[in-house]
Amino acid sequence: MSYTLYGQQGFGSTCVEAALELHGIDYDFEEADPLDGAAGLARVKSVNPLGQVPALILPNDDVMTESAAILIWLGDLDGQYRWAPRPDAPERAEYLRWMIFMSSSFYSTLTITDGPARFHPDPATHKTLLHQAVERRKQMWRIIDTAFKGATRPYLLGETMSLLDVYVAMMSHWSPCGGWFLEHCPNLAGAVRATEKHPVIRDVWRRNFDLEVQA
Ligand SMILES: N[C@@H](CCC(=O)N[C@@H](CS)C(=O)NCC(=O)O)C(=O)O
Repeated sequence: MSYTLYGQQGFGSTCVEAALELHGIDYDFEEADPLDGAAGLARVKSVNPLGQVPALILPNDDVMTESAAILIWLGDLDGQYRWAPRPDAPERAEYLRWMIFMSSSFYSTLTITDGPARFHPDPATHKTLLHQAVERRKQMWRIIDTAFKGATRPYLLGETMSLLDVYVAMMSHWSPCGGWFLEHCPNLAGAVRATEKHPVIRDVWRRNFDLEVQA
């Protein structure tokens, strides 16, 4: 009995891969690219009718989708809360707030980027749609960066790395990407750097982003 993660290099499965590795959970990885033609999409739809990754098959064969839900679920799973604030911790509200913010307000704009025709059938509109999706992501980064202004802790929630750090660090590699992120999100950048130095994250990032982070 094991977990099976459906995903693709550099996609949203990256954070789930990291969470599984951090918890020392065995899993199989099924490469499935929803953007790789009809066959790729059909493969993803066999587990997620929405046609998106990540999708995680649990040992009891239940399917979990939605990256934030999967991370929160995994963070709570072993009752040790090594990578998530405990339910009664003061940081728990902040953890849940920003996990869901990144999922619902930031990640959701990738649905436009990955398929603008879903939002307007006329290809002439797509350039504008794609541009606006990036602008919206920039706006979301500014909001979360401002919220963490003045925080002096190494990680977003304090002394301990959490799956929120992993989630934010993964998304910092997506459009508008690293250069823009480092310049405009000074209050998040330190936590991202600290997170990416963790040996488990370094391995996962090397596989997913071809990124060699110095220890
Ligand atoms: N709300 C979903 C979004 C997942 C998502 O958009 N995944 C992208 C890959 S990073 C995808 O599958 N895109 C294909 C598509 O939207 O058709 C989640 O948080 O897991």
